[in-house]
Amino acid sequence: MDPVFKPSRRSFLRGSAAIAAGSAAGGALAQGRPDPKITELQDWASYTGVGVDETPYGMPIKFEADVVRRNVEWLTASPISSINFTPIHALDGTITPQGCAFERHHSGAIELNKQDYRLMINGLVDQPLVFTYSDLERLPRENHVYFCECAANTGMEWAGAQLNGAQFTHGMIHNMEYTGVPLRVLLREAGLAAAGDLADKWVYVEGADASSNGRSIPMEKALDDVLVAFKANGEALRMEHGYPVRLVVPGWEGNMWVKWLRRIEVTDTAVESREETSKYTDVYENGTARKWTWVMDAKSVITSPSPQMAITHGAGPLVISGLAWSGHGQITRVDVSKDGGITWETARLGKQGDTKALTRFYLDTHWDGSPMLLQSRAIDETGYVQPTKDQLREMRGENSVYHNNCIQTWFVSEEGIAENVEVS
Ligand SMILES: Nc1nc2c(c(=O)[nH]1)N[C@H]1C(S)=C(S)[C@@H](COP(=O)(O)O)O[C@H]1N2
Ligand SMILES: [Mo]
Repeated sequence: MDPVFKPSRRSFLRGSAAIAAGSAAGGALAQGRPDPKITELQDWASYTGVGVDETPYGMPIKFEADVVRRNVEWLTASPISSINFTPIHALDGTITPQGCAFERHHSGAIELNKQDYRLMINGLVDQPLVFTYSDLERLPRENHVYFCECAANTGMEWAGAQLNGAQFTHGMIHNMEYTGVPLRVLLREAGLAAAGDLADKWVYVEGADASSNGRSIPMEKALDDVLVAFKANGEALRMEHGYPVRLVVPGWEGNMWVKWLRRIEVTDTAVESREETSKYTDVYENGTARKWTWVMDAKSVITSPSPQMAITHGAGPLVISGLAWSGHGQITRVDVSKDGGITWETARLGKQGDTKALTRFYLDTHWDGSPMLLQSRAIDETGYVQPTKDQLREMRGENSVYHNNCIQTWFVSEEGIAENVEVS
C-alpha cells in the first residue's frame, strides 16, 4: 500500500471522476503517480535553517520580491511630487502592510524625529497649545481600521481603459489599523468656547513638509471621527506615511489625511488653499468645477483574476476575489458579473465589513474555460450602488480626474489572461 496516503482519502480521490478537471487538487496526485515533493527527502529538511536574530526586523521572503509598490513614470515629472501604487492584486484579506502601502508626496517624504515633533493648535481657541509627541501619548487613544484612498485613484481611466493592472487602476489605496487620539480631544483641551457657534466653523490642518498640504475641514467632521494617529498596524508610522504623527480622516479623500501634522487652526471660514481649489476639485463637461467633494463614494475592484494575476490553473474551481469600500460606512453587498454586467451573482464577504474600511469579497465559482468580462459592484449601508462609467460621465464628462468610482471590467481570455477593457 502506498504509505503516504490514508486509504480513505486515497480511494475518495481515485474514485472521483472529477480529479483532473473538476477538483482543485492537481499535480502528480491527480495523474496517479508519486509526487517526489511528497515522497522524497527535500533539501530544506536535510540541513538546519537560519537562526533567530538573522533579521532583527523581518522582510518578505525573496520569492515575494515582486509584491512591491510601483509607480508609473510618465504620470508625474519627478518622484518628489508623485505617487506610487499598492500591489493590491497580490494581497489578500484587508490590512495593507505599511511597507507596500502607496505613497503620495507633494514635496517628498521628510525625516522628522519625535524629539523635534510639535503640534500647534491655534486660531479661535480659548488657549493656543503646543503638544510634543509625549504629550500626545498621555491622552486617551483609540484603535480603528480605515481605508485611505487618494481622490485621484482610477483618475486615468475617465476617457477609456488605460492602465493594465488593478495595482495601477485602483492601487492608490491602503487600509490600516490606526492608533491615535481623537482630534476632538485635542480641540477640547484647547477649548472651543472662543469659537462660538461651532456649526459654521472649520479647522485648517497642515503638515511640516515643504508643501504643507494645507486643507480645510468642517468642524462637524473634526469633532466626529478624525484621529491624530501615531501608530499604524501596531507599529510606528513609516516615514513615508507621516512619521511621527498624521491625521486620519475616515472615509474622506486621502489629500486631507495630512502627514507630519504640525498645525491645526480653528477658523471661521475655509481657507480655499491650493489643494482644495486648483487641485482636488472635480471638473464638469462645461468647464466648471465642483468643490468640497470630500467623501469617497462606494467602489470595488476584482483583484484576482486581474491583469497582473492570470488564471494559471485552467478550467475548474476558481476563486474570484476583490476589495470593496465606502466612505459613507459599511459595505453591505458586493455583486460579481462574468458577462460584463448582464447577469450578477452575490459575492461572499470575507468578514462583515468595518465602517469606512476595506471589505474583502470572494466568489467561489467554477470556470468553464470560456472568456469572461469580469465586473464587481459595491453597495453600501446607505443603499448607494457603485455606478457604471457611463453613468459617471453623464454627470462629469471625460475631463475629470478625481473621484472616479466606476465599475471596472477585466476581460479574461480562454488562456486565463486578464486585461483592462471598457464595458461602459
Ligand atoms: N504633509 C503632507 N500630507 C499629505 C500629503 C503631502 O504631500 N504632504 N499628500 C496627501 C495625499 S494627496 C494623499 S493621497 C495622502 C497619501 O498618504 P500616504 O502617502 O500615506 O499613502 O497623504 C496626504 N497627506
Ligand atoms: Mo491624493
